[in-house]
Amino acid sequence: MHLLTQARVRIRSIVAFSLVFAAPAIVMAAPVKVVVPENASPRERFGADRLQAALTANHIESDERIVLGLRSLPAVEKYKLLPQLWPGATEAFVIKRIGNQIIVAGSDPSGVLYGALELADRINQMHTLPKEIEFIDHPALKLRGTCIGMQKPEITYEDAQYDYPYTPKDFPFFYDKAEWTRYLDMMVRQRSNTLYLWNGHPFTSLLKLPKYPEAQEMSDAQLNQNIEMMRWITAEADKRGIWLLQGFYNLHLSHAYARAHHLPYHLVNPTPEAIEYTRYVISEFIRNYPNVGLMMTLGEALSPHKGVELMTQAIIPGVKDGMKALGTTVEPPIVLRDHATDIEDVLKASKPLYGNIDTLSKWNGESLTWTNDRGKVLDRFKLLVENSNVAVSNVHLLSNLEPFRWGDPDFVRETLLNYQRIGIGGVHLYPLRYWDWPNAADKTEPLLYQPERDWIWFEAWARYAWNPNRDPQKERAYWIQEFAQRFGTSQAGEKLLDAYTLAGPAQPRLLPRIGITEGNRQAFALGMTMPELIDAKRFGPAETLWTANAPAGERLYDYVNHEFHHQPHQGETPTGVADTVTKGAEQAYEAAKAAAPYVKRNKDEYDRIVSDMQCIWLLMQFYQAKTHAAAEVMLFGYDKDQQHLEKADSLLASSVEFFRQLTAITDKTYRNAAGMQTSQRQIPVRGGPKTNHWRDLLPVYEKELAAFRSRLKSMNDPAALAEAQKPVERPPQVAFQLEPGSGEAFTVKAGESIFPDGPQQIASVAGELDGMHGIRVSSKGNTPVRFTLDKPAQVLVGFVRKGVNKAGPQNADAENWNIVLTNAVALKGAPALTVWAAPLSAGRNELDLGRGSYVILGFIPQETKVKARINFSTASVDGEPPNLDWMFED
Ligand code: ADA
Repeated sequence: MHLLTQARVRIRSIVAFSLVFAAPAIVMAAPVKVVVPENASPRERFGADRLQAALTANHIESDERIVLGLRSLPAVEKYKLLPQLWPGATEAFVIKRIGNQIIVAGSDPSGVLYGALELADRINQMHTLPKEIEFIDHPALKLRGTCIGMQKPEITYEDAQYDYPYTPKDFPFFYDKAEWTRYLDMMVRQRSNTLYLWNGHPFTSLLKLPKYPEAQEMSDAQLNQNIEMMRWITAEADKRGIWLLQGFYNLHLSHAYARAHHLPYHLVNPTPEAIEYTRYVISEFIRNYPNVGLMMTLGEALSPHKGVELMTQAIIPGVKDGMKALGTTVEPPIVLRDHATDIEDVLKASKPLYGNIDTLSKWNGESLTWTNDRGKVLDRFKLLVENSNVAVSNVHLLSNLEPFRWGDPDFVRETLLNYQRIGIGGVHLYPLRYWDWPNAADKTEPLLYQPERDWIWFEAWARYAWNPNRDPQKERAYWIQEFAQRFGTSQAGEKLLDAYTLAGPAQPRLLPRIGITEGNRQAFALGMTMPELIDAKRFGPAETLWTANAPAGERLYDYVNHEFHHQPHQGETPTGVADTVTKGAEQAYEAAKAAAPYVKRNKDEYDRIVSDMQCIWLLMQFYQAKTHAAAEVMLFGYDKDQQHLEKADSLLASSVEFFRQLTAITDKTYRNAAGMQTSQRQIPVRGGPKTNHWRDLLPVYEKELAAFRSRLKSMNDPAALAEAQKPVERPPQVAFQLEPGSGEAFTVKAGESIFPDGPQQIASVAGELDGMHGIRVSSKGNTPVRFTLDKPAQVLVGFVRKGVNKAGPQNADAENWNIVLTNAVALKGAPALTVWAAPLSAGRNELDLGRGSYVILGFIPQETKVKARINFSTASVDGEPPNLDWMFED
């Protein structure tokens, strides 16, 4: 049996125990000794340091000893009273007092670290060593961690999405050792064990690549600095039990390499040379960073069905080449995302080749939505749980929460309980503001550091990833205490926790009922226009994961349809949810304000919380008024009762007023709303730095109200109405000769079908089009229409997309098309068609509009101006309301 070496020195230091030398233990009144094995890993030593710091800070002096070590070490095994850990335990530990010794034994070095931290926490709370202790613990989830985007709010590098070379100019935090220490300390405090860095093609920022000198994208000096930093970060992370992973997208290339080889920066299909290059960079990565993991997004650029090829021909062979160079047969874990790739095929093809694959999938799309019953997402996770080592849930972008504070521990706990139930083994957490790391959006000098500002976000996920099976009542007390530490008193803590939890459901519940998408295409904090609310399907995919997974309920079009037909509503309604979340947000604001007398510390941050709660309430009031206004306008579409418009008028006016107040506050408190500033953002308006503040949107909403009011005025003005209802004349036509192949000439009039082979019949036609010569095309075909025009013309086309009003062209030259008439052709049982026009030249034309879900309604001379107007006469056939955007547009 091995004995511990004795320690007689009266200094507060960590003592190593040797497994070789044996000597009697001599006990002396002295500072408490922390004893670690001589060959302890940096991780165990780090734990011992933390323990020692706790003893020192609490001035604990006694002749007791704390012994740290692996449970399996003979020196630990000798403590017969120490409970065993179970076979296969990982990151687990046992702490037990035996006489005047406290033994902290881990299943592995992480277990020792976590045991030491647990004991240190207890010492810090009790200011003494526990008199009695026997405690065993281990994490519920195997992989628990966060990510950092090595990505910027704007696309800055040669127009290439996700590609950003690592440089001090773009990523100052990457080179800041003090900041890393602060961040990694937070992670270890929260017992997180994985940190992912996201980037498009990080390899030329971190590797020398001798085989491809033409791929080098930065100076040698910069590359050396990056390599040194990466090694330092990895070692610092490792000490704290954290595994660093580097993410990359496919198939992205070094831009320098791509230019030299005449390839695009991003490939849809892998070429043999790009496969070879990728295999090489992966192998170099494994060789140079044996302790850094790889996380890959096979898709977006790469076509989904090419994932198999890339994985089996480049990535797995690359990892194996790297292993060979290292002389190891131990397969390092690789983390495979299911995003934009045929994941089932990839897993099937990869599993026989490589045994150590973890998977990562989005739990929440790109916004937080309020459900823990995850429909299709659940099916996806079941597949991943079954087919990979660890299936990790990615809490991805939080586009609907930005930029306000968010932290509802109950919701997070329930989510983690679901992970446990499903068998999800990991969580990979995005920060609330991903694209602008590490800065918060608050307009402060200096900028706020996200891990501090959003402490509850990080802490709640990590706490429940460690253990979600905690008593809700005790948890409440825990979080009150956490707030109390920051703001001075538990009364303040209680009120602030109430504020956060009451505000929690606001954006997550409302978005699925009225929003366009859970994607980062929408910045929910900036509001929505009336057409977006009324006709949401036109602005986004008809169904995304979140619509499939949101609690059962209605969207506005279902809601209004049921109202009009006096049918019962089904599940949640948009107006009902808007009302509920507005009430909750009001209570949150009240709770936050009520904390004021009890706040003794951090006054500035407290004021910012109150302001955020007010902003969320104003935003909810904006949406509440506007959702009700949209419902009224849509009801008018059905019954033509102008009283709806009058109600809508005052609701719309108050929504603008709420937005004005929101603008007045955020003008002083926020730099902007969304972290992402690219044109990828489309809702409520196209993204960019100039459309990213409430002050940029206020004029949009004011204009919308003014347009609505002027429409209302003309609808109530008999002269204007008479003018609008005057019969309109058909413009001159341009003759055409249709070539055989696809399409059939027809006369546009009531009773005709818009497809030669489909049922869709015209109910009525606006005067401009009545009697025009058009071409109808098979709804199943996909062949271009070929015809000859006598002279330059505009072709008039109506597009049919199921359930979508005002559907427009979806092909590449969409910008050549303009709307000339809304509700121009009423169809039986389908929304009325909107007419779009595009210029065509004289002579032979080939019009390729994809699959035949369109109809050509005629050709008019190029110079003829059709006055864009809304056509009333075709409205509301078979209960389908007309398109109503015109009421809000100039
Ligand atoms: C979407 C999103 C991107 C990124 C991506 C991904 O395309 O717009 O910002 O998050 O998904 O990798 O999941």
